[in-house]
Amino acid sequence: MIETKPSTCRVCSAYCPVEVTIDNGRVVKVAGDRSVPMYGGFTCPKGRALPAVQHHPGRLLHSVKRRPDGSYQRISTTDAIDEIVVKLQAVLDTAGPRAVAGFLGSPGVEQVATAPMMMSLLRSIGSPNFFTMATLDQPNTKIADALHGTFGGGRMRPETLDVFLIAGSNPVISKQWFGQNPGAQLKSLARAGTRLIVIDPRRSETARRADIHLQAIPGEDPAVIAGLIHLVIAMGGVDRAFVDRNARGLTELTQALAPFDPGYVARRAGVPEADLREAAGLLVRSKRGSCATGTGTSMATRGTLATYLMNCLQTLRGFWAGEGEELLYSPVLLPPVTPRAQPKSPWPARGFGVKTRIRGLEQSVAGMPTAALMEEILTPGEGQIRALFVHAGPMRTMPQEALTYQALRSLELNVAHDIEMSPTARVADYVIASKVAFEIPVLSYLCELNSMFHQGYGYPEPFGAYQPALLEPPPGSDVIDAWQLYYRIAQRLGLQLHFGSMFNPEPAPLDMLQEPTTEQLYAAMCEGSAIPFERLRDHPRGHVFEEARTIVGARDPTCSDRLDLANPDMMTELAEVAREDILARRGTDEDYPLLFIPRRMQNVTNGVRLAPERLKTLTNPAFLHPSELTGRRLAPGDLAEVRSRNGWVRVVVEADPDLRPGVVAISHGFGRGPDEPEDPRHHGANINRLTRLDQDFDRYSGLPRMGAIPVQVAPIESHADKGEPA
Ligand SMILES: Nc1nc2c(c(=O)[nH]1)N[C@H]1C(S)=C(S)[C@@H](COP(=O)(O)OP(=O)(O)OC[C@H]3O[C@@H](n4cnc5c(=O)[nH]c(N)nc54)[C@H](O)[C@@H]3O)O[C@H]1N2
Ligand SMILES: Nc1nc2c(c(=O)[nH]1)N[C@H]1C(S)=C(S)[C@@H](COP(=O)(O)OP(=O)(O)OC[C@H]3O[C@@H](n4cnc5c(=O)[nH]c(N)nc54)[C@H](O)[C@@H]3O)O[C@H]1N2
Ligand code: SF4
Ligand SMILES: [Mo]
Repeated sequence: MIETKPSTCRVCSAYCPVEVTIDNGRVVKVAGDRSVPMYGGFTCPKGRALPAVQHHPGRLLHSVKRRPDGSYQRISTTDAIDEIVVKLQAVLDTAGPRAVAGFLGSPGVEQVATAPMMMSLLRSIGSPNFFTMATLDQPNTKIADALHGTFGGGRMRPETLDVFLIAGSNPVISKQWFGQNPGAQLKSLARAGTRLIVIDPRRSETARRADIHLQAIPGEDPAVIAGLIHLVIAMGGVDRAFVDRNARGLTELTQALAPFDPGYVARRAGVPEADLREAAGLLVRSKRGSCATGTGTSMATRGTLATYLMNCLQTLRGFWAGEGEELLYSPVLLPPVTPRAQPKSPWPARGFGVKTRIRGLEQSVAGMPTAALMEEILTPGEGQIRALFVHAGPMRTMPQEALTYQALRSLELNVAHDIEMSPTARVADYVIASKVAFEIPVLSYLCELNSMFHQGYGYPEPFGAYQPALLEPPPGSDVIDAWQLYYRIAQRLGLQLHFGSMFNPEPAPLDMLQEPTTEQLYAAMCEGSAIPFERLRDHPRGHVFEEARTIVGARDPTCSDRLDLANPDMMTELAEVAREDILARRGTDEDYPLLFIPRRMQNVTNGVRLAPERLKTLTNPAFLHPSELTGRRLAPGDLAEVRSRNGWVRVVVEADPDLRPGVVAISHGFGRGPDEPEDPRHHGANINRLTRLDQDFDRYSGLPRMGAIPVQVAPIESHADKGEPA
């Protein structure tokens, strides 16, 4: 029997509504659902390839356990959990709760009940060690908000903007900003007169649509943004009325920006001075705007400073939503809010939470510093982590692969759940086979929640969707919803879990005798939501809930809060930027003449590797400007070695005329484990062999230098035309 049902693709946070055609229990087609106006039927190739992912022959259908010789044997999921519990209890008995940790990576977007259940288990054990990828992503956005303060009205709605300024982000591909069909959104904004300014060393898919593209040298975002603010102030572009009423520190900021005159910034960042002036002029002429950063900026060091300066720029121009405007991200499945057009003063970015033993790193507003996790595992003594639960890909995605490998191998208990035997699964003691794609019910909750971590996510319209699972796991398989692992561990340990809305400090106890359904958990997560969970059932294709639209209210006359334009730490760092020896900081020299930067590719989400043949994503090429290839006797498709001062990888090179010369762009999330033979053409390469956890790390989040890294690129003569494993 062939039937078509509505669901949602969750391969990335865009959560595109889809129609799934199922023929006798097999997904045969996934297409965009045109009935949801926000998306206009948009999907990307990853969504359309979901049938191949759902039924991939390489999928892990049974849990496995590591043998002493390193091979894996099948084990029933129930037996695996029994054994895990015994080992976990032993760690708890000998080393206490702090020896247990959980790590959650980005596939949490597919399994939205997993994070809260993992947190619930850790809480009931008494461990504070909940780590996520968020602190190795863009923790700078949360931290910059804490240092600057936020404005209650939030960002102005995109359809009302005169200008959108974005640094280090490529929404057309990443769907971070304009997540619902970004190409179409950018087109309609351009038609309506919104001007786009992009700061990116690559003429990216987004930069191509820009009115002004500042193709700056990687790592120079703080200087470029400081230069723009300098010009805005000099042009008389400060919104005096807004700043006098809502901010402090303009004088100190103006002084700190003095060195960043346009001539200096243009020379330093390698951009034409005229373009800087034009961009600043456009910002000054615009009444409504939004200024944002992405991963390019975050990873190139000083991401916190860059994003803090972007916040300052917004405030100086008064680019915040005022009284009577509609809130950009009105809650639907989150609790309702009553925003006011008034500032909220800064709050502590750190200093209130758990301290790690590593390099002074501690919990911040962005969460526990995941950059400290591997060293916390490897450093003996009180507080050493001995048991780890892993959801997703640290082996491919954590900086400094070798240290990650060493740490994960050294654990007394390492439990991963996975959908395939990924490099991370291959270092685990137990791998619990998980459900995938349409076997898991959908809840749009995550998109809303993400907007609290990064303003580039969230629904601009009050949209909500719940869809049940569409199919059972394959007959004979033994897979679970990832959250069930944590629930069942708690059950066997005799622990009482509490589970509910993350805004509820005292969530209700869970029934520990009768296992809940995923749907019941979703309902609990939505407790107190603006639109009751039950109402989503009336709308199988999702729905824009008009009644949830939230309007920004009037300022409270007693409000005396102020946004801070001159946070002392940020002003000190800005002075350092002005003073530093630029080349020494950048680190390029004759041996390492190029700067390696991150980028994302359309057909792959981070390290998710099922169905790469179908998506033609076997490898992550190193992109270079054609002139850089010819200068090195390299042709597109050749194999080459990329070497940083920290390590090396073998890659396939490709030409990218849109890239600034002097730059190498490679996506993360590829390659095999250190013990497996690797063919760059078929597995790609793990670029986290080029990074180091302790290099130029952010003092708040611990995020190290993951971009703007000096490298050399050279041919691998003997392999150049063979395509054989290196
Ligand atoms: N197709 C696809 N979509 C994804 C993902 C994916 O892997 N694939 N990953 C998801 C995830 S986890 C995230 S966090 C988001 C990230 O979303 P984005 O931050 O938009 O990520 P990218 O698309 O990599 O865009 C980063 C841009 O920064 C530029 N860049 C690199 N270095 C610098 C620099 O020093 N300065 C400046 N100004 N620019 C620089 C790069 O050239 C690139 O165009 O995307 C999400 N969406
Ligand atoms: N050098 C460098 N490193 C980076 C980045 C960078 O730009 N440069 N970006 C960073 C960022 S922003 C992020 S968010 C991270 C992303 O990295 P992570 O958050 O670690 O997530 P992924 O690598 O996407 O996880 C994919 C892996 O999880 C496994 N997996 C386990 N369970 C599931 C499941 O239920 N579903 C699916 N689909 N897969 C599952 C898959 O088999 C695959 O191996 O990488 C970070 N690392
Ligand atoms: S953009 Fe692609 S991968 Fe992301 S949700 Fe939409 S269809 Fe899925
Ligand atoms: Mo990310």
